[in-house]
Amino acid sequence: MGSPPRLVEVRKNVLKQNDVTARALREQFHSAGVFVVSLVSSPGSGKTMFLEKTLTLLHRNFGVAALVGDLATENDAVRLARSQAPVKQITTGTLCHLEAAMVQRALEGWDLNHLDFLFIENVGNLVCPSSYDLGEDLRLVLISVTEGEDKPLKYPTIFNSADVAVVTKTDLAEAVEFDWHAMDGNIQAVRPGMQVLKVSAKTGEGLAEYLGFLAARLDASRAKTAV
Ligand SMILES: Nc1nc2c(ncn2[C@@H]2O[C@H](COP(=O)(O)OP(=O)(O)OP(=O)(O)O)[C@@H](O)[C@H]2O)c(=O)[nH]1
Ligand SMILES: [Mg+2]
Repeated sequence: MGSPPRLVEVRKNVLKQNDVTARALREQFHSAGVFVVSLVSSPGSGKTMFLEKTLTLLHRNFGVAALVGDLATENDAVRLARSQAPVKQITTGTLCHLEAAMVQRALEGWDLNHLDFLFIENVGNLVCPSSYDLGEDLRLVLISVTEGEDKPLKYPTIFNSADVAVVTKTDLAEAVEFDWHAMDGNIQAVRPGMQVLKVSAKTGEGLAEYLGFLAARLDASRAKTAV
């Protein structure tokens, strides 16, 4: 009885410091004219495969680069680098999310002025990344058809911290008897009005629409900055 809630205090301070760093990053990104997209999801939802396809397709017409977070290994950076885009792995050791300071450190020495898009793949986790602003313009939450339609209801925080939901691995939907109606309903229940994209990185289904969406967001962001 009576001992102060120290853990809560420390957590609040960490989050506050993260917000300060994220704000500085966002200003840096905007002055360089780079549009930053982060990807969050549970492990294995298809972030890296989706991002490798994205980088490969965008690389033809845009300056693109990526950071990718995992507790350990350079595996995802090696996969993403096949796109020919500059890529850096961030290993977090024991942390289940990226923090703004890690992004800031990873970008040291990079000239952002040559970039149109910077992508940040977060550590695979449906809980931890929710509270950490990385200075991104757009946060995508991925959910694969094999994970079950109830995930938005069980993990509402991540859907509330994201801007757009991306349902991945649509090529497997029929095999797992995926219920699109239930998924749409569950996303809208936790986040009314949320935009939902549907993609298969394997077959390419939905990628053209997604790339058009990104290009439009880049244009809108630059038009806003120019005003
Ligand atoms: N059928 C199918 N498989 C996919 C698709 N996208 C990814 N996969 C497979 O799903 C598995 C996980 O994909 P990753 O891209 O590594 O997933 P991730 O979200 O980056 O995983 P972590 O970084 O570990 O969180 C791999 O075996 C991929 O080949 C897809 O669109 N269709
Ligand atoms: Mg990955």
